Amino acid sequence: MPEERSERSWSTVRVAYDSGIAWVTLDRPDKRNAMSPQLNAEMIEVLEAVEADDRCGVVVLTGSGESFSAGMDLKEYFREVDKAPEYVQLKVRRDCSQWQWRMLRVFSKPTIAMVNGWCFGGAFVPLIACDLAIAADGAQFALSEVNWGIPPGNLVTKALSEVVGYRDALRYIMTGDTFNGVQAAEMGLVNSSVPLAELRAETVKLANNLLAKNPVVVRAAKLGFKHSRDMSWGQAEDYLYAKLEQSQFLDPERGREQGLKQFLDDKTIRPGLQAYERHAPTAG
Ligand code: ACO
Ligand code: V55
Repeated sequence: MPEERSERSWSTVRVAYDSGIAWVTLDRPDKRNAMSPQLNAEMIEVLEAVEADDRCGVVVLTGSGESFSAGMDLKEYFREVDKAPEYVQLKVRRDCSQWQWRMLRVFSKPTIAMVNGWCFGGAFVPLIACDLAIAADGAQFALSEVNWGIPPGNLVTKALSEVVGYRDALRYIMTGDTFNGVQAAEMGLVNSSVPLAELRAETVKLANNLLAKNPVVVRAAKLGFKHSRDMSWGQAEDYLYAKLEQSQFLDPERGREQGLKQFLDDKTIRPGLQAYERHAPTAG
């Protein structure tokens, strides 16, 4: 059972640490985990807390009950904020972006979205901002904005265009039709889908794979991928070499030297087929 010793607690999100995984659960099941201004503000604190906590090596983002998230809260995020002063409206939008993509897309630890059920509209932003995603076969997704009278806002369509192709993106943006976890995997919106009964075990398996890796190298690899998407080839070449050398400079366990030695000298590994055996950092 997850160890529930997190000092802080929040009313719209649950956090539990278990064997290196921080389980972050959007927790408004009565509202299908719709994202309210309060949830957005709390998620900023939650991401700061798990980032700083050494019990967390990987974050799993999921939802309580039968929903991942029903998107933005139409009552609390739209209707009620319409009547608020401008500075409140600006803060509400800033908090939303802050956790959904500014923090999550370049989070310092690996992130996995575990899509257990409904995933609508605004929920696509944190879904795609996570590094990896696994869905239940039967989870239902939709860009439902058009169904209630708005085009997708914030970075919903921008995020979608990073993971799925032009035709699928426009088809679902323009129709608001639902699709399931199997289709989401075929489209590349999630890495894979599995029956709901296997979702948690499959997610833990993926998390454990990541937890076994050198965290400094994994961080450099994911950030290199994300940032270089917006660069020219020339800029990306220089930046990615800088990232590579930064990783060697920062890596306390000197993974590169261990890997080279184990392959070239000891002949104990074949890196094409397996990772180097990690040893504790050596002094100096
Ligand atoms: N915003 C506000 N409240 C919501 C939302 C939402 N996005 N989604 C669900 N709720 C609330 C309902 O109003 C209802 O509240 P109540 O019990 O106080 O009346 C409660 O959650 C349960 O909702 P039901 O519709 O009864 O639940 P059901 O399981 O039948 O259906 C479903 C679930 C399909 C998710 C449905 O609630 C729904 O269509 N929600 C809206 C999905 C959506 O289009 N979201 C907006 C995307 S666009 C954007 O994010 C900008
Ligand atoms: C939407 C989503 C938003 C937002 C405004 O797609 C509209 C609808 C994810 O945040 O701020």
